[in-house]
Amino acid sequence: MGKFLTILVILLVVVALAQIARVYELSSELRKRKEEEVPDADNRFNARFFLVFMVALFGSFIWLTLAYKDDMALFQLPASEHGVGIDNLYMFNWVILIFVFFLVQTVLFVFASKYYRKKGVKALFFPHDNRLELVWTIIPSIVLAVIIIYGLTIWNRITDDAAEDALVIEVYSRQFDWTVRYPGPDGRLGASDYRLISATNPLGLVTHRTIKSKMEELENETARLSSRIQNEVLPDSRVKELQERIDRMNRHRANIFALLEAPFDTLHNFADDDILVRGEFVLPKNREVKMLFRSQDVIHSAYMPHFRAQMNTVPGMTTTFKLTPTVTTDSMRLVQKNPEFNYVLLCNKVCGAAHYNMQMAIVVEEEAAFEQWLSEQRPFYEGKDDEDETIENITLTEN
Ligand SMILES: [Cu+2]
Repeated sequence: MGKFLTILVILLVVVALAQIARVYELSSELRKRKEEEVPDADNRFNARFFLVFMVALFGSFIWLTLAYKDDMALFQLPASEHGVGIDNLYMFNWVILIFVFFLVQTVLFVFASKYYRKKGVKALFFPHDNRLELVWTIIPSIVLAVIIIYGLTIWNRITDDAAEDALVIEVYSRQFDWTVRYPGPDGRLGASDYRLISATNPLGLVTHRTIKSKMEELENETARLSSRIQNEVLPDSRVKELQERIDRMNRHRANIFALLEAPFDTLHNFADDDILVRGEFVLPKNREVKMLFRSQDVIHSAYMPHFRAQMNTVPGMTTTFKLTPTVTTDSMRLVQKNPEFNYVLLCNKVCGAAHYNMQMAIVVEEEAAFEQWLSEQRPFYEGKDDEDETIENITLTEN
């Protein structure tokens, strides 16, 4: 209600000003003055008003900056090692921007106020000056070059190769959730292949079990379609369509079968012990984490504002980002004076209807607590062990 009244008052003030201007116009018409003949007194008034406006503008800028200081990410503690560099770069840009803002606006309003039209004074015709041209070309070029070189240095440091002992995890996106994958006891992430994606294997992990179950899924589906062709009375065009689908699935199956030909220990043996987590994931403090990003469907963007990190996740390719968390969740809760505080991973690309809901909590713990948490997670393969499921039992049946 208060907001509505404020807006109403502002609106009424604008209407009142417009009416006053109209009355002024009409009265000068009555005084038989030409519209373009502005008396000196009016110009002087406008000139002074420029200065008043400048002071009001600067005043409100400073007031807003101070009033909302605590809400700005800029003034919040970064929770990663490289975050400090990003914040410094950001601050450096702001200092330049604010300096230029005050400089340019001061010159604009002071000149407008000083050089208002006076009777008998003619403006100086000043079409060109080489020195001025040089000054306003060279100075911005130097400043921009400094900003770009500074920014690239920071960026290269972030995207550099990760350390040997870095924790490598995968952050997998799809409409509309995140899955984070940790290597199991073997210390390696297993291979993945989009052709193996299914309801039970959303990440397309490659193990002989997932290959077998995908082949079975395709076999069942082709059998179902074949029986439809045989048992139903369908128009020729529909039969052709179903036959094409069957052919496509057979090709799909042959491609998956080819995956089995890779040496068993190089491809299939690492994914079964991988750990998949949803809803919340844990990172160790002071250890470098290399994140590999993949997407199942469209472009998403993994945004972790407290760590000053963001990377697009792109279907068909792997993108990476490395970061070292430096503040545990518990410490950050104390700093923020908010016991409910949690770090978040958000999607920062408008990727569909439930985009707003695509988020995951991040918990930063000391190394020991992290290891403890990881050891309590269930591996991808758990409970699905079956002695009979050996590689020899998988055959490619001809259709
Ligand atoms: Cu998304």
